[in-house]
Amino acid sequence: MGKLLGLFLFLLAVGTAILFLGGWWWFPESISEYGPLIDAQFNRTLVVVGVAFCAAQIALGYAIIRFGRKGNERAVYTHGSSKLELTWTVITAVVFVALAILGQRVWAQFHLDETPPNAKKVEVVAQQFQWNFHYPGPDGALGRTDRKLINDSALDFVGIDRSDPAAQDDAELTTLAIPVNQPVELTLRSKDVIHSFFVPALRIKQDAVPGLAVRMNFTASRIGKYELTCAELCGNLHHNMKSFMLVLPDNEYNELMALPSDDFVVRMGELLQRY
Ligand SMILES: [Cu+2]
Repeated sequence: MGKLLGLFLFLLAVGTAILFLGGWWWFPESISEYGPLIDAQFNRTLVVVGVAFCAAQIALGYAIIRFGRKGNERAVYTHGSSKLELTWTVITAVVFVALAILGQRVWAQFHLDETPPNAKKVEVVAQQFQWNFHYPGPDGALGRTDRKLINDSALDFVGIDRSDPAAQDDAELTTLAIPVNQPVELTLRSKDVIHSFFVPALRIKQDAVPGLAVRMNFTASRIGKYELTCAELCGNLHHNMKSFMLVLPDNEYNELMALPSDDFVVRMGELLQRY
């Protein structure tokens, strides 16, 4: 029995390593400037924990076979070895601190870099259980919003104040549309609980926290329709909180943004079908 269990642990370690190295189920293509850096950090971490996992399972299997009930040797009782304890604690600490330092650069770039002044701005308002996107319209300026003006029956989930001149041409919708190869700035808010804006293709996952306006910027480099979802368990219909991000060629994006808000909604529906 002990030998069988030991053998199973060997096979588990080797099988897991093969599945990861084969890369048959892997990430979607990456389309943002953070993608390659995040993926590199992920791979580094995976190698470190992969080596630790395989070493631990193989050592465990070895111990079971050698010291099991029918094994040739008896285990010896020991109080442990301070020298060994110290050695692997220091090695673990060094490896983890080094990983954290390597990941620091992309973290800082994403969170601390200034948004380029020409970035296209969109406000993102998360709620149970949908994403709302508030677009500035042809004037490029986001109008004032007021939570008292939120009117679900009129499909205004954001509360756009139409008396503000900048808000006259604003539009809101549950789909995100952005231009390709141009910087975009999103401001994330939440109306109720913590949600998390997650577009796997961008390698961006950012919490939307009630009471905070979280800014983030990125540039999408490939035209297409990408999944956008909530990555924070936010209630009983959390699984329904998904949408799409459309990355459009310049001409289509500019045409869309120039439309009055009713036509904007219709055109977005057409684009969603087409992509
Ligand atoms: Cu959510």
